[in-house]
Amino acid sequence: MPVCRRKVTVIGAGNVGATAAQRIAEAGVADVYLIDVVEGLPQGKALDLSESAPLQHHDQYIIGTNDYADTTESDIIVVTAGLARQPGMSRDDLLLKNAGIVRAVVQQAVHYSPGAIIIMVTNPLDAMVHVALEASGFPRERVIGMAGVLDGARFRSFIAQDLGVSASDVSAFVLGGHGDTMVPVPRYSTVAGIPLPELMKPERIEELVQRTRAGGAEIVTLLKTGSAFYAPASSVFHMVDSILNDRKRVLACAVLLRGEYGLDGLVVGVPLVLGAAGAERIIEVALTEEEKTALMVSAGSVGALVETMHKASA
Ligand code: TXD
Repeated sequence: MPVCRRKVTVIGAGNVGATAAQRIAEAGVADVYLIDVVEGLPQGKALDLSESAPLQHHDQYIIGTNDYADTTESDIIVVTAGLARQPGMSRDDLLLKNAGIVRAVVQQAVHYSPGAIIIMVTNPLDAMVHVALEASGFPRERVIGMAGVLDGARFRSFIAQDLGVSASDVSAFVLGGHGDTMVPVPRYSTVAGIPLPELMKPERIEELVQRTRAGGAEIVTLLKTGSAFYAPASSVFHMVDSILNDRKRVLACAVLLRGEYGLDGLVVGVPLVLGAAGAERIIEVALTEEEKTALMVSAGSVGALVETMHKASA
């Protein structure tokens, strides 16, 4: 496998962070620096991952550290640091604690990597993108949240299982905040180009939409301690790969809107072109009145969290 010496820093060596590091290194996309507040944890996981390199046939470096100086000149900073949901907790319950953590880690990381692109993962996702924008001072193109890729993958997997078709042939369109109000859009979701409503009854589509909205909670309830991490880590990997290889994939990501979709100054998930410059172009599509209303409700819930954070810090 070819080796690539680009540098991705993953902050938070927990479930999502370590699994994302594994996927990035094993695909030969970049060297990975894992950093955590807990001493020994990133070093131990990085060493363990490095020891699997001969078996996985890659030559990427995976380095664990507690010192941000080691992350100097990273191309991408993935932020997973923070608390994860426990059963009965909503993503929003994590708001103020994670805002403090995200602000601190982003400030430290961007000091050493002022040209990096930030991929935000910590929940509540959209609000944490606001925090990362403020803490970094980066333009909106370089602060992007991972949520739509995951929510879309969940929707795709449910559609594929239900229809008994390959998940690779299913493409799904999910807009809005990463919460219970997210807006999967069946009209723009297809199986090999065939719109979903041609293949599935409306009631069944609605059931899969609801399952997608509650997809994170379904896993939290099963795991009991902690939340999903395999599919989230794969989602991070796809974003990293699209940026570092300038693939210009069209992926749903959380980004600060400035008038697009009728929203201004709020971070919401929308389809965009993800390439070497980050969020290179937002793709706007026509929505029905019902879809627009659902998007506004979802954006409203992000707005409420941002207001709570601003009040708390005032
Ligand atoms: O779609 C999405 N965006 C998400 C988001 C999908 C899955 C998980 N999502 C959120 O990501 C989840 O709700 C959490 O807020 C984060 C990380 O989830 P993960 O499952 O990886 O949590 P862990 O295993 O508890 O790991 C968090 C790590 C842990 O090792 C802590 O020690 C570390 O974060 N941590 C810190 N690292 C550095 N600096 C500071 N201050 C710090 N505080 C905690």
